[in-house]
Amino acid sequence: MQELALRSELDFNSETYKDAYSRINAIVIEGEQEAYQNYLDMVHMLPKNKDELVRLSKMENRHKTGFQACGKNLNVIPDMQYAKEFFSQLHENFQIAKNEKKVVTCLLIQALIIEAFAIAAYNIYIPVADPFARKITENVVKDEYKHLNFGEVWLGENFESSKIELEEANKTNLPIVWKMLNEVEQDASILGMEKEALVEDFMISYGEALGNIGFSTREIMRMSSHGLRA
Ligand code: Y39
Ligand code: FE
Ligand code: FE
Ligand code: FE
Repeated sequence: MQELALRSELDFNSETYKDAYSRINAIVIEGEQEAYQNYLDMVHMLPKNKDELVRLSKMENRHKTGFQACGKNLNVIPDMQYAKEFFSQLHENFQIAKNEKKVVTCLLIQALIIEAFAIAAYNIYIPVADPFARKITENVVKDEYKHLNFGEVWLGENFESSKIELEEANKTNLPIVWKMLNEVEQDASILGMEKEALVEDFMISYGEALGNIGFSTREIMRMSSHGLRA
C-alpha cells in the first residue's frame, strides 16, 4: 500500500524528477559506453573469445542508444561530465589492469561488479520507470545477465589460477561501488529507487556470481564485507 502511494507520486515531468534524471540517465549512458569499450579492450587479452566479446560490446552500444532515447523522451539533457566523474575510479582501475594485462581484474571490474551494479539498478528501476523507459530497460536487463554469465563462465573455468587476483581486485574495487551507491542515493530516491533495494539486489547477483565461479560461502561473506563501511 505504502509503496503504491509513493509510486503514484512520481511526476516524470517535474523539474525535480528531470534534474535527478539528468544525472542518473547520464550515468547509465556513460556506463554503457564504457562497458562497450571495456569488452572491446578485452579482445586483445582473450583472443579466443573475440567473437563473443564483440557481440557483448555491440549489445552495450545498443543499450547506450536506448537510454539516450529515454532521456530525450523526457526532454532531459544528460550531464555527461558528472557521469564521467562518477565512473572515474573504476575506469582508472580498469585501465591500469588492462595496461598490466591483468585480465582477471578486468573481468571482475566489468563482467562482475559493473554488470551486477547494472542488474541491480535496472531491476529496481523497471517498476518505477516511465512506460517508454520501462520497455527499453526490460530488454536491456536480459542482456546484462548474459554479460555477468560470460564473466562467471570464464572465471569459473580458470578459478584456481584466478583466485588470488580476484580476491585482491574485489578488495580494491568493491569499496568503490559502495561509494558510488552512496553518491547516487539521493537522485535514485527521487526516481523511486531506494538504496537498500539496490544494495540487496547487487549483493544477490554479485554473491551468486562468486558462488558460481567457485568461492565458498565463507569466502563470499568475507569478500562481500569489504568496503561495507565506506
Ligand atoms: O554492463 C553494463 O551495461 C553496465 C554499464 C552499465 C552500468 C549501469 C550502471 C548503473 C548505475 C546506475 C545507478 C543508479 C541507481
Ligand atoms: Fe549494458
Ligand atoms: Fe578512457
Ligand atoms: Fe553489460
